[in-house]
Amino acid sequence: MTESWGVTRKVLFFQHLLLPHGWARDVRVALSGGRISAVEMNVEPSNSDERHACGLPGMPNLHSHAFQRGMAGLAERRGPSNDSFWTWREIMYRFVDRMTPDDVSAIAALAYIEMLESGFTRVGEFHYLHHDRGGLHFADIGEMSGALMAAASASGIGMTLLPVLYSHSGFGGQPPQLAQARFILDVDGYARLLDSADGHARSLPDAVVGAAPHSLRAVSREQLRDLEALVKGRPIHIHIAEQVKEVDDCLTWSGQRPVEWLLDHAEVDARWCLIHATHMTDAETRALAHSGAVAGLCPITEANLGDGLFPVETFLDAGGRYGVGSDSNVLIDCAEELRLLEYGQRLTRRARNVMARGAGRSTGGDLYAGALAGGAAALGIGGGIAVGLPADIVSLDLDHPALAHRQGDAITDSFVFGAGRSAIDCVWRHGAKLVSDGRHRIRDQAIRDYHRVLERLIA
Ligand code: NGQ
Ligand code: ZN
Repeated sequence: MTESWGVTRKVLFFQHLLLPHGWARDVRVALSGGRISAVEMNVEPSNSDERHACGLPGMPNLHSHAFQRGMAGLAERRGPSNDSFWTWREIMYRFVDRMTPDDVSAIAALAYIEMLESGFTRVGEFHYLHHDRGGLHFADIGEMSGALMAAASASGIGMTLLPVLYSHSGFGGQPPQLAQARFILDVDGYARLLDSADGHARSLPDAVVGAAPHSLRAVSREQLRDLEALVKGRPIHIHIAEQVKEVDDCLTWSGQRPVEWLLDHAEVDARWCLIHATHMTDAETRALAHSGAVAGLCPITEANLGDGLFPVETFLDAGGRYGVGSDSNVLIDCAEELRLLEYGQRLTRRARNVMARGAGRSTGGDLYAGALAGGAAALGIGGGIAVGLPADIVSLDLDHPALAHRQGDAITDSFVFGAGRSAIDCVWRHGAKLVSDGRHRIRDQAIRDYHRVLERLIA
């Protein structure tokens, strides 16, 4: 025990609990004020403790575009020729065109509920849908940011909002397309957006507001420099090198590849998170690892959009940090993101246990710990079950057949590879039990609201 067991505390008891140093037995965890106030191992439960068989720390979801949840499965029909990321994007632009702040809020609330039910307890919302239809600014430039904060509040998920600076349609400051009008800001407008987002964040217990230049396609070199000066101390996220066309266009513009260019022209350090970073040379991969930045990997979306595979082994060997994100939210499932990250490597390398960091190590265990540490760093808040950190905890049903008689790392491996979200029982976020028996407490109402919105948007 490391701290006092105050009177207002609530205590959870776990027979098996994943702590920062590994699995522990018979652990009491005291929660107060939304945080973990004490952890005690190898002890008997008290009569008043709430007992559970097995718990894990909640996982950060470091990259989401919540509104895209509403179009899951609607871009899977073959078009006239050569379907690609870019044809998917046209469908996405059409879907977003009609959305109001209330629509965004309802869709995001359901997406966040699904995240919580799958074991994600904080979301990095990479948010660029700022304006009303036709690009008309709302009276409060952060109206949409407020709508997302409201969804986080209703669902209870931890929120790291990443307001996006989006100004151009291609490298070298190309003018935006009409379909991008709702995203467009200059740096002055962006500064006002950050102020507004900071204001909205105060309505949540532990929201973080970071910053995000959308991509090297969408901001100029000068804007990137201005943004860096403006957002000192905040987490910075950027999409990068996701598609081969993007690499080729960057080479044509600058003579450098995107990651190479960014590392040369921005002060990329541990505050940065590079989303995707799929297409890198070995030298770029090692340089990214050495920068201390987190690689934000979104395996389900990257598979869905036909992006390619991140060079995991070179990156990990160089000491790189990574986390996972649900990005387009075509499917929301924490265990499946981790599983697919490993399976992509197995399928292409014809090998097994690629992500385990040494002989005898557990692949599920190393994936879980890696994505937890990298994701928490990228979202600007601590992660894991330790005194002082947010009480964000997931319990598993050890009676699930895929978890039968598992202990220690075999629990993590069997959760990631054998059971997935069907084994999740309860989820606590900021100390509140939001999910029981795998179901979020406002799931039914959120689904009714979601149906009403989708009926109109899809009509
Ligand atoms: C996005 N999504 O901002 O939603 C992007 C597509 C773009 C992914 N990159 C748009 N997965 O990159 O231009
Ligand atoms: Zn994205």
